[in-house]
Amino acid sequence: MDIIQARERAEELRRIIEEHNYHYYVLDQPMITDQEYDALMQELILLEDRFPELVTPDSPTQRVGGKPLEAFGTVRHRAPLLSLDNAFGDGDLRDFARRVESALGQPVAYMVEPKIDGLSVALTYENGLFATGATRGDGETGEDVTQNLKTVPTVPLRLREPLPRLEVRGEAYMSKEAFRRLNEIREERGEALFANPRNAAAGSLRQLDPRVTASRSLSVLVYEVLSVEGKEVASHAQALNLLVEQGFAVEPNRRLCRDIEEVVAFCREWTERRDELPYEIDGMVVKVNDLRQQAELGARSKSPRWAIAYKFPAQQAVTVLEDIFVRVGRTGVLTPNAVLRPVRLAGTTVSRATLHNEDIIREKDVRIGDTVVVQKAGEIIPEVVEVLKERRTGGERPFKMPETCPECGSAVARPEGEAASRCTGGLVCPAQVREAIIHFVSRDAMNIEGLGPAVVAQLLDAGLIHDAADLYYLRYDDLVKLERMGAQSSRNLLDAIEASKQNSLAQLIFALGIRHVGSRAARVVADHFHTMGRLQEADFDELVTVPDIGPKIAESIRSFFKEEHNRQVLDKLAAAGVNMTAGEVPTGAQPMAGKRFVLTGTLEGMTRQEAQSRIEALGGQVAGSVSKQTDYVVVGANPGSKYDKARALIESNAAPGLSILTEEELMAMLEKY
Ligand code: 3B8
Repeated sequence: MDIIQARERAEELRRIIEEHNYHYYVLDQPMITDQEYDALMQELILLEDRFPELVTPDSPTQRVGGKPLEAFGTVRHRAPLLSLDNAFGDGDLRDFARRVESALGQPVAYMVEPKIDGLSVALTYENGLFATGATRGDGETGEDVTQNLKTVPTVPLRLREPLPRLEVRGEAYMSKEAFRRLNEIREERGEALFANPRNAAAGSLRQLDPRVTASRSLSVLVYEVLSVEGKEVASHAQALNLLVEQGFAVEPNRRLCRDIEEVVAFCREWTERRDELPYEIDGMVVKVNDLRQQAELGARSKSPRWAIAYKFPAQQAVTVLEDIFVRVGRTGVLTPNAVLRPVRLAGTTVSRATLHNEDIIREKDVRIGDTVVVQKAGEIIPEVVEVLKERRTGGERPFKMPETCPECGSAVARPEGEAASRCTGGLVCPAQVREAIIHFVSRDAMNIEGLGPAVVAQLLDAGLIHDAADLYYLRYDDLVKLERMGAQSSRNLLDAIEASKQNSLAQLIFALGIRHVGSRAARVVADHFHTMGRLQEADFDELVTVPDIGPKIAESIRSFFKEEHNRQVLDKLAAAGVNMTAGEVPTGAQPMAGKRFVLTGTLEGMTRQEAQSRIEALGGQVAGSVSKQTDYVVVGANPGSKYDKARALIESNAAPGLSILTEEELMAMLEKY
């Protein structure tokens, strides 16, 4: 391409891009997908890089990004924070290497690392102390979010060594799990949901009140040393090691590649593995490893020549939204869901997507019959990201939230200022009853294995249960009659229900599904009150004195216990023998939850008491005698009659789940966790 052709193409691209900007930002009616837009922008950037004389001040490549909020102070970055150019396939990666290696005239080694999908921050340390933290802003000037970043646990406030000065760059993000929890809480409170972890991280970092940031489980992974005094670094690999040594969190899945083919293979590998990580990544970053070579390559106006972002293939697809139905949740919240014409998306076929709530539908102007872009991010349920309005035919129908609950016919209410619409039916709404029981038995709650949503629905339909407490009164004869419930699964289910009686008080409180009381609040009140009875008696003033329990949670706990029906359920649970007290409440992971141990004989390496506490700390239980419900009998020296009973049970096939462990085997098991 010569300069005349290049000028023509650049002018054409600018026109097209500005036109799309207008449709996107002004009309709010995009005509192309984000990927198509990126591709156009990319072409223009490369063209301007090759022919710098073509750059015009009004080129869309010169546009500044997000302006800092006035409410925050601003920080001028010492050197501009550049952004990365994108590569959309192996070909782009090889082109990048060709440019790099022909400019340097020699082979080059590359560091490749996952590209965290968060927002860039710059951290400055003076004499080893955290001094300022800023968002990227427009690259020149960012917002001063020092106070907020100080609340992020992975940001060291002090380096391991008192280096005179260190400036680093990293990515602030929210893990998938923290994002899911945050939205769960927001949904319960009727607050607007965040669309993805990235938005949630941005919203949490740019809070005027650092206490809000502190409550949001943000993390920072750092990936660049912008400048350092007091240490020498010659390569990016050394820079990352320095960061680790000084106490920063650095993404561990990096690899130093000797040539671009290794880079391509590594990028392909992570295209498959991206969902394995607890945070979202949207690609891989490829960097020339040698810092002298980086310096020699230099930068364009907005991006370095020595690095490129390999973007994973889109997890977006276009399809038709055929219908919208409404699901009723445990707290009565009505969630609109899209029925999609089935479409392949990131390796699976997708036919449902969430639409979150009425406001989001209105905001995006989603109508039944629309052609929409759906997106899947990690394990999160697919969502409708945008409507392709230019594909409308006129037959599309707007959606209206029903005025009565589709499950029970009760009125639907939407309190002023809340995003969520709720069924007011409460206990008469079968959906709410069903969802409450599904929550009660779920993993973080009473953890009753073998009791999935389908079985819960079957039990309700058969009239065998009406609330969660009824589960503890089920009999074998009730269960075997159910469809797809054989003798063995009935027995297993009864065992699991029985074992759950020994769960911690915190698990039980969480399982009750009291509004605003998540697993953390449940643990806090269990630790404070020690018994269900005392929690039930606690008045508002006493509740709000508990650390982390605000007026909203206190009020909610009060009104839960005021309800006659809830008190009856609790009485039934207590009468069935469900644990209502907190001894030593284990806090760590509970990989042995529900496992019943019996100890017999003399242990060599530890006392009985030690063995018992270690088992209990991992969620297991230690019983005094062997029964069919026992999972493990641990046999020390000179075992007693418990050993004989265990052997008899095993030999007669009466306890298929029972195994005998030596002390060594128990140790190995405990150590594994
Ligand atoms: C130079 C290097 C921008 C980036 C960079 O995980 C530059 O390195 C950049 F101008 O944005 N999101 C990373 C990530 C982002 C960048 C980077 N490295 N690992 C990321």
